[in-house]
Amino acid sequence: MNRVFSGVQPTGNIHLGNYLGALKQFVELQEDHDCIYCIVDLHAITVAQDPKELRESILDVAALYLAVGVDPKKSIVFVQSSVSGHSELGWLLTCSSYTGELSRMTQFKDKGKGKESVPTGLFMYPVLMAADILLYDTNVVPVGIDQKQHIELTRDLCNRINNKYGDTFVLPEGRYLKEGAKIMALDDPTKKMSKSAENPLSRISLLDDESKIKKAIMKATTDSEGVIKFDMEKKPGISNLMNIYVSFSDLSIEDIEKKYEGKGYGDFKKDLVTIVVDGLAPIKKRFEEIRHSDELIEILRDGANRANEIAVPVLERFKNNLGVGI
Ligand code: AQP
Repeated sequence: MNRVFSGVQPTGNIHLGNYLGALKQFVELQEDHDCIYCIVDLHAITVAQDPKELRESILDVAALYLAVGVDPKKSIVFVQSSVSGHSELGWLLTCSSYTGELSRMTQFKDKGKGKESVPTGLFMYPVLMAADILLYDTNVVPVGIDQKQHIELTRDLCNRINNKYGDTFVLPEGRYLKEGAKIMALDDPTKKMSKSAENPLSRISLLDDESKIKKAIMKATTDSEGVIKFDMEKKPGISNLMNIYVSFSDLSIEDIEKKYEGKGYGDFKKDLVTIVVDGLAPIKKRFEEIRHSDELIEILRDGANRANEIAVPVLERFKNNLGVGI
């Protein structure tokens, strides 16, 4: 079975972009892959965090993994900082990476823009992400398209190390969905939906209530043409909403275009509200059941032990090839 690894940061509320770009794939893949899903708390501290809020967010994301359908009997679910191999491999990979390639990472450039001083952790983040992936001999990494550049860096590091030190790591590949790969902000469809955007109506979080979902969708930016037709270039607003619609229903883009022929954006948006509210209802219910349970902590502890068992020999293999240790 192919090994799958991915993670989500415990920062802010998980939104539709995270769900449709990444989490939905997590659930699909666990049926016929050997999956490892992580809450990447070490990535969260690359920017300032309130310690109490961070701890709560870690458990929120863990509970959301289970609520969307990640099954701990099929997949390993754990918190990144519980497996020390991530930090250790992060350093070992740092020594094979170059400041030039890290400076070219667009996420680092975006997040550091206009700041006088940028945390070193933010600069090193892609190397830690490479460590997360390579630590488990991962074949497939389900992520949103915004992570493509980081996946390419991971592949470069993997090839560089294998060429220099002999076969050490498995070469991973990114996996991106067609419709969910990049969900755009509802208030500005030229930007990706993001946890850190100032306007809360720019995103829908998985735990939002009906009135917030309604407000965000009904206010979503479209165009003045009033025709429901998919064209990401010329009609990014309505096309983004159509992508969300497809992800929550059995209809294709073509089906939606036919269904709403001659109808306006108002009708379409009203239906989308219902589809999204109904789609998120079972997730919210399961989240409430599991979030404060002992079961959640047990799943994470067990997951960390299982992940560690896979990580230790991979790390040893690299250390041995590098010539460090005795
Ligand atoms: N808008 C998006 N569309 C599709 N996929 C997305 N992902 C993020 N935004 C979108 C994917 O979600 C997974 C987890 O992301 P993350 O928690 O590591 O953080 P992120 O990518 O930094 O998420 P945000 O919302 O964009 O946070 P901020 O605002 O802090 O930068 C990844 O697979 C990602 O591709």
